[in-house]
Amino acid sequence: MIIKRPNDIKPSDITAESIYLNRRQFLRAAGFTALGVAAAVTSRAWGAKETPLARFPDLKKSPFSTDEKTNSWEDVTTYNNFYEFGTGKDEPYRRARDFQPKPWEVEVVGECDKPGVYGYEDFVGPHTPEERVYRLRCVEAWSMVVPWVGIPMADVLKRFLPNSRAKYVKFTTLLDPEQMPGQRWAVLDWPYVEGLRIDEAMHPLTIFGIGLYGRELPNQNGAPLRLIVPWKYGFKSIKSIVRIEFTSKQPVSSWEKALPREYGFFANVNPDVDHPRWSQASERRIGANVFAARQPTLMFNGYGEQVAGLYKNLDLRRNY
Ligand SMILES: Nc1nc2c(c(=O)[nH]1)N[C@H]1C(S)=C(S)[C@@H](COP(=O)(O)O)O[C@H]1N2
Ligand SMILES: [Mo]
Repeated sequence: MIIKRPNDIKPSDITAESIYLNRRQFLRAAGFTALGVAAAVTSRAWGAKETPLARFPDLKKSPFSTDEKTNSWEDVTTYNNFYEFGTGKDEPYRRARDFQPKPWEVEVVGECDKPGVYGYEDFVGPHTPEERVYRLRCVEAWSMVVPWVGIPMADVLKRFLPNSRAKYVKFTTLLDPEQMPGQRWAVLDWPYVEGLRIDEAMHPLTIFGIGLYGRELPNQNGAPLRLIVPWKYGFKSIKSIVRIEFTSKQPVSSWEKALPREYGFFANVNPDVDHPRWSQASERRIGANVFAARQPTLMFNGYGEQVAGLYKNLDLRRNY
């Protein structure tokens, strides 16, 4: 993908805000029209007529964070997979601009003692957002490092008092072809569905993502609420969640349903188990110099120390 940018700015070197300001100044100085601005904006936040995404005050960086160099705001918000807005990497940021993530409700159902419909504020409000800088490894063999804002999923799910039959958690994305033009095509069986085993959902690395770079989530990244489970391929990290079900049965996720030989329920990052059509042994870090070598993919995306114990009785080749 080609990104229009002033030649003198290296996005990998600077923060979100300075990109924004530099671009605005550049565009103004260059006398760009509204049309020119529209072509260059990177998200709902930075649109000429729109207000910036709210900032989270007093964020603390979680010790679970990696100190690897983060990808730029531009990388994280213009190179996306969100098929509800199209299958091209640049379609989510171009086509999700008018999506309305507020007001938002999340329906909690199934094997728990406190089911109900929770408004976004009730859902997220009791928790303290923290910054979690995580690696994100897509099954397509590219990766990024993203400074997410999130809340530990375990803390949220415990409030709904899951019972002993709650062995899995199933998550569902909004179904709204009016707002999500990609849903007018049967690329996947909409709405997008994902699932975790309850111990995976309750693991301290698993979070609900509610922002990135210290701000609310841009639409293209799954506003207002998504899953982030950093040791699994990116497709597990379902966006724009409206429904959570505690269940005794292993859910069938959307990609598993579409191509069961290629995408399994577990989808743990694993350099030793190739995708049927390509190797998973290495990955391309988005934003890296074009001459940079691919880097080796790490078992469980480098989170093995924390999560390998979850799978000690599981054949990871059969359960891909
Ligand atoms: N609802 C929904 N969630 C989704 C997807 C999608 O198409 N629809 N794509 C997944 C894939 S394949 C990846 S790699 C990540 C990408 O997240 P990002 O765009 O924030 O980097 O979102 C995941 N969550
Ligand atoms: Mo992905």
